[in-house]
Amino acid sequence: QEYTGIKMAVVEWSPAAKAEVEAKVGGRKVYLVAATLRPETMYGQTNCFVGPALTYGVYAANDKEAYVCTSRAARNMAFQGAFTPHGQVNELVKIEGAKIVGTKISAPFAVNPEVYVLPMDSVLATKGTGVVTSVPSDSPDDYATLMDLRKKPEYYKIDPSWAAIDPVPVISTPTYGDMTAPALVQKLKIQSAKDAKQLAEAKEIAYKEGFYNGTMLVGEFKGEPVQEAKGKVRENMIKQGLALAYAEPEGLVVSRSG
Ligand code: ZZB
Repeated sequence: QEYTGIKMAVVEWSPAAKAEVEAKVGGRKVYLVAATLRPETMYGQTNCFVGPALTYGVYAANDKEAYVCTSRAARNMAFQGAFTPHGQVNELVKIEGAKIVGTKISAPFAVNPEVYVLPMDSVLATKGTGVVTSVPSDSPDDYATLMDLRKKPEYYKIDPSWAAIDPVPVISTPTYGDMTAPALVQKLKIQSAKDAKQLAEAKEIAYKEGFYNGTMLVGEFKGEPVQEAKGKVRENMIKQGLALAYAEPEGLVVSRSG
């Protein structure tokens, strides 16, 4: 599985993370690295998700940068040219996801350039980097989770302002319009992020519809089919140092439905 690792620079740590991280990173610039299969949707990022119960690390990429991800992802990155020295994993800090929630980060290419880290219970430690950037216009899981968080901010221990950015139209599809994910959530009568079965179905439809029939509504490739824009957005992000290629080793890939 070939992901794009989106580098989301920390702008302001949550108080809990600040106390644990800042003194230990040796002045390095810290990024949350979110694994995505849909770089063309990055214009519509509204927040980022971590698993509140998962353990993350802050890993030195080199003398100047450090990445927040799972230890499993750091081991993979170390052998994919992301870390210097090659193959070496240098964990600067270990931190639980719940403490990262509330951190303000930059969202590369997004219409809203600064967003917050929010909790998502369905983030898997066994896939990607354990950091998921949220595009509620085109990801049914992200939309359902964002709505849950807005309904019960105290329950999820978040400040409502962290979940205040509305979905941004990024891709138009003939069947679902400019907001594919909200349209599917409504059509399949999905009530919350706990409706896992319907959400898996919605995700499958959203992927296919966006890829085969989607047209870009924003950005450098506005008006172009998603199939053409996808690779170009990815390439530009990587060229500008805002993203990195991240592959999941063969045989350890968790399937889309599983
Ligand atoms: C932004 C985005 C925008 C995504 C979209 C999807 C969509 P898959 O297909 O199951 O392999 N993701 C990445 N890592 C994790 C994780 N550890 N736990 C849970 N979800 C994760 O999953 C790849 C997608 O699942 C990734 O692409 C990421 O969300 C999320 F408009 O990034 B995506 C219809 C989907 N649309």
